[in-house]
Amino acid sequence: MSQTSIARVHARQVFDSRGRPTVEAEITLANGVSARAQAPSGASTGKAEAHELRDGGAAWGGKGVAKAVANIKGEIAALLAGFDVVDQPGLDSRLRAADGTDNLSRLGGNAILAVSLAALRTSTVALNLPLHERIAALAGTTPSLPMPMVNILSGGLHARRGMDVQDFLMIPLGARSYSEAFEWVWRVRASAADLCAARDITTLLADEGGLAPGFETSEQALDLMVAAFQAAGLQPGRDAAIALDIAASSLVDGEAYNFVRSGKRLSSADLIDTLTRWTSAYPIVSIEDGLGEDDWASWPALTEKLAHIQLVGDDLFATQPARIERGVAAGIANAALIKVNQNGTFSGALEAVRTARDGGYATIISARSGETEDDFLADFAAGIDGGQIKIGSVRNSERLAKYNQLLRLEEAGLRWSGARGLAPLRA
Ligand code: 2PG
Ligand code: MG
Repeated sequence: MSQTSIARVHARQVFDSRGRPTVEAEITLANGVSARAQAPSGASTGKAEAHELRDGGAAWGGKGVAKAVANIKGEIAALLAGFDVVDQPGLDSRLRAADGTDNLSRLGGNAILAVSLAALRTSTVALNLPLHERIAALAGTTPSLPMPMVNILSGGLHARRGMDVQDFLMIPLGARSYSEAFEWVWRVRASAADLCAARDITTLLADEGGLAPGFETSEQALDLMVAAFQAAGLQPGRDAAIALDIAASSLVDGEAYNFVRSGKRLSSADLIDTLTRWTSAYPIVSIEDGLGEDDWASWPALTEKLAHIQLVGDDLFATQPARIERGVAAGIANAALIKVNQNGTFSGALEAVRTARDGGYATIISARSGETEDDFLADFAAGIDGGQIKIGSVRNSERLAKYNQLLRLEEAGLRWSGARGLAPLRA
């Protein structure tokens, strides 16, 4: 038994930012070193994501994770007993093989991810390395500080469908450092709240800490974004730009995309026209899931129309290397959202990043709408030179834990990505 072999794998049910049960795993090594990690959880989930194992039944509204916890304490603990925690790829493939399903539905993607990330943390402590450096060593990358893509206004499944489009986000394109980017975002978030308050619109928070003004039309929200940039003293399109997450998969209703709030049922072609119109009228530089996860036939037309901006696949690619590869081969989208729990293991998420990069696609490292105080994502985005990070608004500690860790990494001297991480790749 080496010093870094696994002596104990433990787990417990803890609670995420929506108050829902989630999995925390804790690994202890032969030398006594121990660390833990928590699994996040989405609301607008893609069909191709790793499976979240939940208990069903009456307790915790059916969302309990006792089964996933038992799988860790039983089968996974036995599987990993004595395993050298430093071999992260070996550990991740052992977990995947033991599960035996494509979507990790037997042991649970939430169980497997929590263990994978707890192993990574534990190895990092054992090796006495900062987490972002350990990740960079595993990925073969030079760390950098990612450009934030920050939720300002929320709709869709994160705000009880108060607006049709899920996220109206800000990218502080022109910022010269991470801390300047953060300050600009902070100012815009405050301005947006002031503008809402002045119009007597609620400033209560949505799931990711954004505002939920409940506008009937998306144009009203886009207008407010531009007004908030201006009120914050920033020039729209130069200093600050808009990113959208349409989350179109959650709008699918039969053959149409149903924009319930604005009273419109749109065909794929109508939706492409709408997004094209918005992009010419507003400073939009990025659109995520502009079409649904099964609408592969229409994605080429969207990509052709809007090739000059970043087109991101979230539900479309689901952090699955095979789906990203298919996208690259078909020439659709030009960026992949990377969510570790969509994949299920750290090494799998890393492979998704590599696949995107090999295909010339940009990456955006993303949190989930259900997050925890675990700040892993900041070190992940920085360590793999991810280029961009999407972790919600600058409210609530499950979001700020990550933003704050990026401030520490800036202090440690990491270089700033700026806008170079955005697709189509900027000079
Ligand atoms: C998304 C994410 C994060 P969820 O759609 O990109 O904003 O939401 O975690 O609910 O899938
Ligand atoms: Mg999304």
